[in-house]
Amino acid sequence: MRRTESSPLGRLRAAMLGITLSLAAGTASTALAQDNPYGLIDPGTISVGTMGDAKPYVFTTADGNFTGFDIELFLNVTERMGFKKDQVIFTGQEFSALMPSVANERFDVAVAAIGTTDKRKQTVDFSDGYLAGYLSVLTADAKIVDAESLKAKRLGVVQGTLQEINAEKNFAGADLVKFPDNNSAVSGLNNGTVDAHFLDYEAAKDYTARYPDLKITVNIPSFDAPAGFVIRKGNDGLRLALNKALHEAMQDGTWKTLYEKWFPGSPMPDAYLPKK
Ligand code: SNW
Repeated sequence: MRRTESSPLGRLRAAMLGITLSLAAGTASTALAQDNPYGLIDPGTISVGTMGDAKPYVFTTADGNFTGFDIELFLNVTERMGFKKDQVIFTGQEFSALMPSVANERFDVAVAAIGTTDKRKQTVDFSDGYLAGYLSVLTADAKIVDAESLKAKRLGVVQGTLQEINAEKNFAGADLVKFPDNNSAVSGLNNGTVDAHFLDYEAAKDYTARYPDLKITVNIPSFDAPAGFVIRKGNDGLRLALNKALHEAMQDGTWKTLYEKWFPGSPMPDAYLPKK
């Protein structure tokens, strides 16, 4: 699905762009680059694919808005690029659809604690990293403490995540059960369909607060795959602008403030703190 122009300004822009293109086909690419330096689907807005149940990274509030560390960081970054809050449109999707949707130009960006890997870089580009942490096993079974004790246990993963790949590698004896999203996996955990769920550390921690029987019993470092903003391959205009604004947000302490707000009690990594 491609977004249609809905705002009068958007329609005007689209119409003007059409005129520019038809009048000067020879210089069309120059005109396009000037009107739309970030290569956006609709030059007036940034459309962002995200997900509703990876709290506190990205999630929906009771009134249907998206928020969380990654969302607030992204809004701060895009504000520095001149976009107001209402020019950034978030849409929730299953994790496995996010990167394909950016590649297919349904979204300009995907934001959801998405770890940077060479494999993913074959289909999409990433901004510089903004977060690095652990992949965690969440369970009510105190006996599940390592790869050995996960053997023959049913381990939930969300389809398309690094956890899916990592579990196949590190927890080879476990029976992987693939879920479309975290909430359905945690329901499975609470009703006994699976013995454990494997997800990002901060999201796992959030579920332990909501369901006190659940505990985090294994943590696998994922510092070699820091989360970045996902953009269409070759969209360097957008990538470089995001990187510039992202580094400003790190340098002036915004990143640190958001980290303390959304991940209270978690150790503060120094990679993204202001540099002297
Ligand atoms: O690789 C880590 C990174 O180090 C940080 O801890 C944030 O999460 C990760 O990017 C891994 N995230 C998973 C992934 O990229 C799942 C993302 C999600 O559930 N939204 O596949």
